[in-house]
Amino acid sequence: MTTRPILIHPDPRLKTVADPVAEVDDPLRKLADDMLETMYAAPGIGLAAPQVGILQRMLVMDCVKEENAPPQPMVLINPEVVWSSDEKNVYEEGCLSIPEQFADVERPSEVEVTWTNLEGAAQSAKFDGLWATCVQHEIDHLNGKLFIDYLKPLKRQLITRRMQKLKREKARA
Ligand code: K1U
Ligand code: ZN
Repeated sequence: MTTRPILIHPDPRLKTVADPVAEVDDPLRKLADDMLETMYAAPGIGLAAPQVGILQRMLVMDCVKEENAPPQPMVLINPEVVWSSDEKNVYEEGCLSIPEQFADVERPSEVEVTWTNLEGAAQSAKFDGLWATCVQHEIDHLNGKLFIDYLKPLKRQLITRRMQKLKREKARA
């Protein structure tokens, strides 16, 4: 397994709608392994393929928070939200492509999602709590949407300027 560099906002690849995965093959399984390795190393609770520059509809996540609980890595290919609760939940979100910036985002508190797994089989599950927040955040990435797109324009611009500065500093280092 290999860690891959994570793109930092602003980057046009983070604003692009990703393509559906046409075939579940060994290169895709290797990408999923690398994405899990990259997510755990960051550390993060989710990662979408566009964040590592691959414009395909695949995401990984593991929202287990308890220190001694076993990890629960999930790989979702071509995920789709097929049902959302009317009830909403606010969570202070972060993003590995927007480091050290956090803001409250309101989303449906429960969602039902369908996807294909790494064996090519159709799957479906209901998510709640942090899992629901995370899977919606990651599916947004597949649609070229970032959590800052839910914020007021001034706050979004402020964060974008901070990220431009961070990228300039990283390029000089
Ligand atoms: O998609 C990403 O950029 C990953 C992101 C996922 C996410 C976080 C919060 C709400 C919704 C989605 C992250 O993982 S940011 C890092 C983070 O939340 C975290 C890191 C270490 C321990 C616990 C959480
Ligand atoms: Zn993110």
